[in-house]
Amino acid sequence: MKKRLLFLGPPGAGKGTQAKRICEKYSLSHLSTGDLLRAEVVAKTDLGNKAAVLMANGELVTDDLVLSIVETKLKAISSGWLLDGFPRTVGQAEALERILVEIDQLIEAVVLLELNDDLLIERLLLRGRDDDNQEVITNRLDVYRVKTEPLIDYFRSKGLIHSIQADGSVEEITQLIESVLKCV
Ligand code: B4P
Repeated sequence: MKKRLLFLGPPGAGKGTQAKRICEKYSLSHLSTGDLLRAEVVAKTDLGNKAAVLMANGELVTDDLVLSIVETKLKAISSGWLLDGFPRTVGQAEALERILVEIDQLIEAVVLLELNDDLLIERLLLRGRDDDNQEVITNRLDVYRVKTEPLIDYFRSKGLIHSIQADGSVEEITQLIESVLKCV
């Protein structure tokens, strides 16, 4: 079983849902930049206040802010980990690679969760978080296509991408992910 993992995919594809299940089952450290940023927003830190505006509009938080909270966490985590929703830009991916080389812990597999826009929108509207309304979701999908989708080729060129069609039940998707991670 691969134990240094990254989950990639559009907003609402189920990265967070699946990451929690896989991390619990296989005792991996779960690093979700969405959760870390929301915690900063709730705590009303300087970083959280800057992030709040961007998140509420469906924009990505800037690379420097994201990296400032991620770098320390990454350097503190041990053998098995799952990065959920990070990196989201090529700049973040390059910074991540530098950090991982430094700590000698390279990524073993990138799981790409794919889902069509109609289902993504349906799931996000049902989830109903503050940033889950029609206008903001549309912007998040546009931002994903422009800024995050290029990462698919970036990781594919490194032979790390494993695509999963994420339109089954939560349990079915977990099983698909497990079969990919055990076979690669
Ligand atoms: P995230 O917190 O990463 O969340 P997400 O991409 O919107 O959703 P995810 O794919 O995790 O879907 P989930 O499991 O919840 O990002 C939020 C914001 O934070 C971003 O827009 C950005 O502003 C900021 N941010 C985060 N990381 C950043 C970074 N690195 N750089 C810059 N900015 C960053 O699933 C969605 C819903 O579907 C849930 O309700 C779930 O219950 C449901 N669901 C899941 N699987 C299902 C299934 N199989 N069937 C039916 N429903 C399912």
